[in-house]
Amino acid sequence: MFLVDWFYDVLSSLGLWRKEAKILFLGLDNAGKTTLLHMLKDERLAQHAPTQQPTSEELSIGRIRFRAFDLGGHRIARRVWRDYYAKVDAVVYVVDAADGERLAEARVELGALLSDDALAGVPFLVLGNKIDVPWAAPEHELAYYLGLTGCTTGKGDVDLAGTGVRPVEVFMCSVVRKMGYGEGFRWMSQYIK
Ligand code: G3D
Repeated sequence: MFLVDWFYDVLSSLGLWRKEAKILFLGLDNAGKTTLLHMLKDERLAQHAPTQQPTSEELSIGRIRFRAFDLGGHRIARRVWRDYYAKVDAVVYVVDAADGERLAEARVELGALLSDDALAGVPFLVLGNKIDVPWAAPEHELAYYLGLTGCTTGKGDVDLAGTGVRPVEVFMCSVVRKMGYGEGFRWMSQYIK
């Protein structure tokens, strides 16, 4: 019963029941993208092999397709995501908030995505993952290191229609503890038509 409840909770938290959507999970390797995909898929923490390069895993829930790719370091993988979806409805950019040494790299990749013409106007949900780790950066610090201070568009219901402003927001989460990402998906779903 619990698993069934949780599954419905995930779908409704996505707010995407009847929507058709293609969603990219992007971020550096080790950020937690695959764990998140498996969490959505299995309604529980699944064991999985470490991701290989270039990563490309796909999951469908209803009419929503999720696909994860690693960025950074692996130059071949860097632009592979382009080949998969002609049109992307949203990007979930996953960052390991506990890995301070790679935040600069995460910032570079995020900046490249935000200025990529192929993703112009596409909503970005930035997930600061691994907040269960004691030394994980808090939200304001993560936003600062990612260059997002003053660039986020607001949590909750913020109507940006007709403004030309791309929705961008940071939500902190722990995928393994099933915390935080539901709120992020709920926020994102309002921008997927
Ligand atoms: P990727 O797909 O972005 O490359 P993975 O990342 O999903 O393969 O996750 C990389 C590692 O981070 C995995 O550990 C995974 O268990 C861990 N991880 C994912 N989410 C969290 C989280 O919320 N908290 C913590 N503490 N760890 C997390 P292993 O050891 O399997 O490599």
